[in-house]
Amino acid sequence: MLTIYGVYRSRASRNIWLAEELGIPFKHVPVIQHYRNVPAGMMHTQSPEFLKVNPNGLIPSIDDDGLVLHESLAINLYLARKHGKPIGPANLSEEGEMSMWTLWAATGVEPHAINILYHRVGNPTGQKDEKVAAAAVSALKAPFAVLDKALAASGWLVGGRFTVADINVAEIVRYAQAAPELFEAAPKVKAWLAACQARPAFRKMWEARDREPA
Ligand SMILES: N[C@@H](CCC(=O)N[C@@H](CS)C(=O)NCC(=O)O)C(=O)O
Repeated sequence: MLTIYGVYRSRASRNIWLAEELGIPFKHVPVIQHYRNVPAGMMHTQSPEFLKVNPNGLIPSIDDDGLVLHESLAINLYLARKHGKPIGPANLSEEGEMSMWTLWAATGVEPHAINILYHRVGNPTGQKDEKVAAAAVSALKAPFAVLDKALAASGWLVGGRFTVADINVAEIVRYAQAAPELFEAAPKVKAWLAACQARPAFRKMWEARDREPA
């Protein structure tokens, strides 16, 4: 049995979306970030009980029949590889491409996209710095152009079909959605993200996320 640790309002969303796409049953343990409003009795990222699962004190983690993994994107690559095509790789070449896109997004997109999210949406009033957001938008113009070109052939990143690569990259690109100027300049990225987020598995995850207290 697969257990996913982490509230929906965290990078656990990536793993929950993937599990829904794969149609695999899972147990959800809602561990919350320790710096948020932690409801009485709820496990958080610094709870001794959770630190036994992930000594890094970060969500998400999974326990898949005794195999404990951390790092949301590595978890998705593992689960996709385990369950195979169509969401996972059909062969070693596809596996290489899925890892490539995942690491591309994690290293080249996520740090900037997070700044857009925090400085245009997430941070409390007074702690939003539009200069930081604008610098992030500027840094993402080139990666968005690369992504736009890659999507031109089939509308998906690997194998001409929706895969774990799309989930991993879409979940990172989502953080930049408060910068519509990036998407206007990259229409294929805009259409691809809309298609990813229209999938029933994403909607199911997102609706559950919306029901969680902010
Ligand atoms: N690279 C990690 C990042 C994990 C991470 O930063 N998780 C955040 C929530 S999305 C967290 O647990 N924050 C709690 C804290 O910083 O104490 C991953 O992708 O899983």
